[in-house]
Amino acid sequence: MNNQDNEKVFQKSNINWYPGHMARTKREIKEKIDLIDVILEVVDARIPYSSKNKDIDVLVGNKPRIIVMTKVDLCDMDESLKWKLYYENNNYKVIMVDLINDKNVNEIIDVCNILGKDINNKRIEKGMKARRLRVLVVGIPNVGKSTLINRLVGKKVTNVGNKPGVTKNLEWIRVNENLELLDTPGILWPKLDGKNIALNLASMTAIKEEVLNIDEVAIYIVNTLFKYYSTNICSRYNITYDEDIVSVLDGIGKRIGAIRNNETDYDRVYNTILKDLRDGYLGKVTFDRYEDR
Ligand SMILES: Nc1nc2c(ncn2[C@@H]2O[C@H](COP(=O)(O)OP(=O)(O)OP(=O)(O)O)[C@@H](O)[C@H]2O)c(=O)[nH]1
Ligand SMILES: [Mg+2]
Repeated sequence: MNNQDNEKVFQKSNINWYPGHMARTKREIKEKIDLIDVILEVVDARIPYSSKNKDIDVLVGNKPRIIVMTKVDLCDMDESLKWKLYYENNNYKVIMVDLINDKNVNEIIDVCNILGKDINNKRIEKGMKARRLRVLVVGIPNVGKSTLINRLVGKKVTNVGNKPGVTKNLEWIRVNENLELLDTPGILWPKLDGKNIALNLASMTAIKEEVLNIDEVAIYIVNTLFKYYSTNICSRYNITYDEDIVSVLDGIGKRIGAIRNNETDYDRVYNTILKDLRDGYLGKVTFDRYEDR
């Protein structure tokens, strides 16, 4: 898919896919960046490349940065580990977490504590007082930034939800005497680039539903699953591979009972595919392929 096609996916009606509040968030992060010691950059382990916001590099400068890969319970570990290695080879510290089952969250606290000690030692050397480490939690919508903060604090302190745009404002949250986090609304970048990035973002619900052409996204999901996870899709919907996409959609419609007036109700088919992927019923998948980068 070329850039033009990529953008077309988001140009349904007149809805702007890069809403004003994202520009505002970026501005507000910029204003606060001098207060920040460490960046937790949150990405979705199923799309570790597509969900990494390139604009963040400019926003955060050269502050210490940790990539947190969330939703590892839903990812294809073999594929996502290739990306972990890739980022590590580019000098990032990378931590993979499963926030539903609370896995590896303590590793983030440990790393922050080490960084915090370092920073405070330097402050004390300069005759300044030690202070709480301030950490910016940043990333695209719906990757789990607020869920991560709730896990780090150990209770619900901020709202979460499986749709983009739940967090609306920047908010400081104190984890303990040594650590304070800044939760931020998800931000995307104004111009889409790279093949399939827009569709990957849409597949993993990083973009509001009304902004996208649901048929294109659902068909992309079906094709990607046939390519890499054929057994998952075939067994979920009791279908076999067919190069004719309409036959495939009809087969899925039949299986899920999406039939109206003897015809397939395609909208229901599309919605079911998106929902099944989101809820993990189509298996553990990673859509960004390291080999295709
Ligand atoms: N399966 C699974 N779901 C997760 C994980 N982390 C977060 N989620 C879910 O992802 C959805 C989005 O989580 P949020 O914490 O609201 O995401 P956010 O990045 O704060 O989103 P915005 O505020 O909209 O930018 C919620 O339904 C979470 O339960 C994870 O590790 N595994
Ligand atoms: Mg949030």
